[in-house]
Amino acid sequence: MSGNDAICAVIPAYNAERTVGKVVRGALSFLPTVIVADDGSTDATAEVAKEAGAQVVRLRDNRGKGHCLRLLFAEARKRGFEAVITLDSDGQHDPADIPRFLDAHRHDPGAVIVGSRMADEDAIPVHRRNSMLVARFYVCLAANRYIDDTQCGYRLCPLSVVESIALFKDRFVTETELLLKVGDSGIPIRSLPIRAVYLPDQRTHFRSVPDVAAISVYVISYIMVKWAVESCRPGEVNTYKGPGSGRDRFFLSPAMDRAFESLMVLTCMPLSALYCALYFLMRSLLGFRVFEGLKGCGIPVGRVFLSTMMLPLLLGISIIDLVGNRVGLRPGLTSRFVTKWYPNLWK
Ligand SMILES: Nc1nc2c(ncn2[C@@H]2O[C@H](COP(=O)(O)OP(=O)(O)OP(=O)(O)O)[C@@H](O)[C@H]2O)c(=O)[nH]1
Ligand SMILES: [Mg+2]
Repeated sequence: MSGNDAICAVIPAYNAERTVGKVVRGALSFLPTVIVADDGSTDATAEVAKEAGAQVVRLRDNRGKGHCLRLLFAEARKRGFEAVITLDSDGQHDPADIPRFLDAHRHDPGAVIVGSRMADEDAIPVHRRNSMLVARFYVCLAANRYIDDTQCGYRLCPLSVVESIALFKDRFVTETELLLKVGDSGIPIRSLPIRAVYLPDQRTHFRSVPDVAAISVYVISYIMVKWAVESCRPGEVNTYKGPGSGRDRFFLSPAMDRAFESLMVLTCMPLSALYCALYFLMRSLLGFRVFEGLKGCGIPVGRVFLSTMMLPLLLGISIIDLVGNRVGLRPGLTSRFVTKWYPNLWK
């Protein structure tokens, strides 16, 4: 296979009978193959996708988006494809953008291309936007580079890149895990502006509290490990060295991983203070180039650690906003706090 024939579209889907047919037909106008993973849907998702022309892999039980993405990557590889374009099944990703992904891939075949809804920032509900901005701050830190929209699932991924990392996390965390590890391996990541589609009757499987929390704790635990490695290895920027390295070392089982994440969340404040002290001590007094990954990020290194120490305050402010919104006041404190403490890095 060569050119566009070596690329297929993959769609993880769960109870998406209303929308998946249109997405499949749209993708098939630009790519010869579309594979849908029907994740134990209780509606006619599989039948609708098949009817529209997709090849369908069916799961008996619902296992979540991340599990299906891993399955789809493996399925595409088994069928001889070299890269995949991942799209959501709910119609939020316009297949008409596929040619632009293919174009970007032709210019940079080794890079992961990530869609970005940020040019259309106002179309994104404010609570989602704030969590996207905080996620961006930390994912960019872990990936050592600017990524416009770290939470967008519309991506082109070369399968050789996917295979160079290990994906352990599930549900909505997997896509973040992929970006962290790809970026922290030194593999290029490019952003491609796309339209943000939020339909008035949009259904969501994304749970604002547990899913945002799961992504946040994983990212925090990743960055704590990364900074530990950077503090011991002067001059090192990319700390992920393939499956089993860095943060992967703490994935002994899902339960152990959760315990490790809890420990990291509880200790991220004192750890950040320690890293901050180490940075000034090692750099200023001893002349070691530690925390090189933070070099040129656009804000002073001490402030990066300070932002992490501010995380409990961010949580408190978000709760005040949530309660305020419920009683009809619109304090809007979170947006201001996020803009001040979690700015764009490397932009
Ligand atoms: N296989 C599988 N895919 C899922 C599951 N939940 C969501 N997805 C896929 O992930 C996409 C994104 O999930 P959404 O629930 O729309 O979440 P989101 O797009 O991040 O958030 P919204 O902006 O609120 O729609 C869906 O369109 C599906 O394609 C699931 O349980 N299993
Ligand atoms: Mg959606």
